[in-house]
Amino acid sequence: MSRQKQSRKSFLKTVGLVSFGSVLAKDVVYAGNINPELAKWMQEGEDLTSLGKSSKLTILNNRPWNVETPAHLLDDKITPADKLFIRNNGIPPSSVDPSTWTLTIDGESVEKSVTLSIDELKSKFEHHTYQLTIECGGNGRAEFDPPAKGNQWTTGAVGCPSWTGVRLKDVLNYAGVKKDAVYIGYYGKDVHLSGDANKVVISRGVPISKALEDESLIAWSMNGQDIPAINGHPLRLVIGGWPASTSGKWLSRISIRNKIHDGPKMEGHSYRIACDPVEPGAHVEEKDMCIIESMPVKSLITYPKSGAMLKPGQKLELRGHAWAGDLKVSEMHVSIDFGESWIKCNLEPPVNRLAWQHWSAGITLPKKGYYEVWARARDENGGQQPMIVPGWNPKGYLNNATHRIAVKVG
Ligand SMILES: Nc1nc2c(c(=O)[nH]1)N[C@H]1C(S)=C(S)[C@@H](COP(=O)(O)O)O[C@H]1N2
Ligand SMILES: [Mo]
Repeated sequence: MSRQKQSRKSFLKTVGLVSFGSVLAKDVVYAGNINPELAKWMQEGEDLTSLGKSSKLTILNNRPWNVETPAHLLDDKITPADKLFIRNNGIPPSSVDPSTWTLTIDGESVEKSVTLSIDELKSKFEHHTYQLTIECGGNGRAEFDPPAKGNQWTTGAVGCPSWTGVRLKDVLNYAGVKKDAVYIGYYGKDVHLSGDANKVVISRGVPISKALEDESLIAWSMNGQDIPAINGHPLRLVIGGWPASTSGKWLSRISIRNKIHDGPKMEGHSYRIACDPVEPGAHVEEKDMCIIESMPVKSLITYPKSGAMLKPGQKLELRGHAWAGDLKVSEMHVSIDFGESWIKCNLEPPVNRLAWQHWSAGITLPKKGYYEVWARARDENGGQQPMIVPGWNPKGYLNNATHRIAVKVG
């Protein structure tokens, strides 16, 4: 108990939380409808372990929590709860009671608004389990030059757990989807960083066609357990293959909209790229920004860890995952000579649509010395990962450049 307190304290010190906390506390005095839990949140020290995460994950930010997973810790075929990244825009709800939690379906294009308890969701609709890849639209942002503001994700804002819940389409159809439906927008129960209960943290969505796909889930379970509190317990949307910002956490309401949803972080520069390519550093008008939909083809080397040492003659066993938004990955190659030549890898089919795929290769490095291993995936439409950072854009989204690791023989 006291050791736990001690480690929390020193953690607070290292990340300079104490002073940041006091700044926030001042803001709270002016905020209107303050969530009574906000003050508590500011005073309490949380660490990765108390959030149920591995202490080996990388903290980018802690108020709110933004945490990524080093590539070699994503080696599992099904991402375990303690290795799934965290991307929070606000403060998670502090007291969640699944027995009183409700989900409302409303909006201009709903036949009849309905509110369902989690028990009703579980009893009225068929349950489905899918492994679905979620990747933050800003994964890879750290490599853009000039730098883009926001969390400096490297490669680890991605994961592919197994999710159980009901199909979003079954619930939408139960309420009734009018012919003029265009989009859905989600609302969650997290609290705005200002503490103002009237402010919405983030409310995004997807076109109705994506919402009605079989794999779009309203999930209560991840890997057979409750979804971790920090990842959206007791209910979240899971929209595989699209920016994970569409997978609303702490889900309490879904609006069926007769226009493109216009909640916070749908508009402006958020989760959008320039419709036409722009030069690095360009200013782009809001009207020239387009919403990101399916994510681009990408892959990770999850074994070995970068920096591995091999004995001369020892085979280099490589493995990882590849994914391609709404598409399938059709081929996987690695290079040990900076892209001069490529070696074809074994590639498994996905366990279901929108799940990442596993690849492996066993290669022999020609002689002793230093090597880089580059990994490149190709999707079923022939789209391929670029070897350098592609398409600079104002907010630093969609960097799907090849992942590289270093290996030494000798
Ligand atoms: N209610 C709510 N849902 C949210 C967010 C949030 O801040 N609040 N962040 C979104 C973003 S930007 C991402 S990348 C994913 C991250 O999911 P995870 O934290 O479970 O990895 O959740 C999305 N859903
Ligand atoms: Mo995100």
